[in-house]
Amino acid sequence: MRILEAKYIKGASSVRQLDLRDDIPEVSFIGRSNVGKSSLINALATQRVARTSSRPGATRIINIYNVLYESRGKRGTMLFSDFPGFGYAKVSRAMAVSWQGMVEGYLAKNNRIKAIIWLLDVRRDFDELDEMLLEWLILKELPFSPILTKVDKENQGNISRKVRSFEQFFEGRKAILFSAKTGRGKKELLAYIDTAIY
Ligand SMILES: Nc1nc2c(ncn2[C@@H]2O[C@H](COP(=O)(O)OP(=O)(O)O)[C@@H](O)[C@H]2O)c(=O)[nH]1
Ligand SMILES: [Mg+2]
Repeated sequence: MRILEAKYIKGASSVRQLDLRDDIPEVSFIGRSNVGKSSLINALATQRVARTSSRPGATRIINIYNVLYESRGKRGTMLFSDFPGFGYAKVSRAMAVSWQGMVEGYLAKNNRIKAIIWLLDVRRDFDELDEMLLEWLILKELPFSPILTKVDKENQGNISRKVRSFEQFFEGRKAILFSAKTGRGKKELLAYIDTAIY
């Protein structure tokens, strides 16, 4: 799969606001603020379409991109949705709850979603919030794939240790190692998306 073009469509806070066709496959990107979601989308798109920020939790809406791709000799369209930091925002408790409701509502009520790319910083440990998200994704039977990001910031020994410690949580799913800086894992991730939306 090759991405030919990606264009920002709009920001939404609920799936109903979107008013998009149901037969376009959609891939969602979730994870903590600052984990590298926007950078990963830009790396896949090989152009800068998603705004990256150094202000964690700055985005409170789901940003939707229209993506033109080529695969198996054919062109097609899919959507990317770039999520606000999942329940990890430095905001009040009430706001965090409504935020989580928005994200969960969007994912659970959206028939287009073919893959949920869950980004985790390779330098962090799996914590209680990650466990909550994991349980919810499994409960809702959502198709997610874990990605360990920013692998350029860690040595191979530590990366391997992290992969082993995360394995137990992901029920046989293999985490893709990714770096928006070096491009590591890009091919593998595109191949995963290609299969997921096919
Ligand atoms: N070294 C390195 N930095 C990254 C990588 N991905 C993202 N970053 C940096 O991490 C910060 C947050 O990235 P961003 O894509 O805005 O994260 P988001 O909040 O999840 O969308 C930015 O300063 C990025 O330049 C990566 O793979 N390697
Ligand atoms: Mg972002």
